[in-house]
Amino acid sequence: MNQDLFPRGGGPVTLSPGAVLFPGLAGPLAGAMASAVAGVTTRAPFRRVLTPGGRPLSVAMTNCGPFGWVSDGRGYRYEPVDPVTRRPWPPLPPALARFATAAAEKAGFPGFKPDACLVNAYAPGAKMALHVDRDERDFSHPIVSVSLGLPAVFLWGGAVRSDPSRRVLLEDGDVVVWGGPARLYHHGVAAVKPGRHPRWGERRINLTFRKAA
Ligand code: MD3
Ligand code: FE
Repeated sequence: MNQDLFPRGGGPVTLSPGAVLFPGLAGPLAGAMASAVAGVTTRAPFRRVLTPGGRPLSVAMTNCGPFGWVSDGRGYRYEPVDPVTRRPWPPLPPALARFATAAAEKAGFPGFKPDACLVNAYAPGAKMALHVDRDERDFSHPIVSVSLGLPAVFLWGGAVRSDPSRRVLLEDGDVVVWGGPARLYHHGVAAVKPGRHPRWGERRINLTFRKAA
């Protein structure tokens, strides 16, 4: 989908003001990303968190860095301690933090220093409903996302939930920086189709680097 609008390996594509896609930018870091995810999930395993209403999300999650995003019957928030292991989240690998800082700078957001990295795992069929990321303290900081493994159709809405969504294919190694007006736009992920990626197997992984506190 959108092969004409988003040629693979091309230069940056502005999806909307403040939202810049860098096709394949994380490709050279694939090995480092895989080691990082393996190290993090050894210490903080993927888990399916419950919405405040008590329903499990189809996406499995974990975190690294000083803060991690959690959800339970008390709501959505960032916490310094993993509620499953009752230990601090694993450290954010410095090479990954530097990569996120460099990507943000390329998109026009210098000085981005993430203190949280949410790691999402999508098995085939998993999806994420349209939502806005508003649990961070200061929305002037961008979010940097890295997609790995199976492709997914990303749904890119607008400032208002009823705004029409565009569909953007996100593939292994794609990086998107979401800042400025795009930071508070609605977005989601359509159900991941079955498939197998040579490095990641039957799943899609998405890392989002954030400034939570
Ligand atoms: C636009 N993750 O973790 S990444 C999320 O593929 C989330 O796992 C999706 O939405 C995923 O919150 C989408 C792209 C993304 C991430 C955060 C954003 C786009 C965003 C925050 C603000 C605006
Ligand atoms: Fe989000």
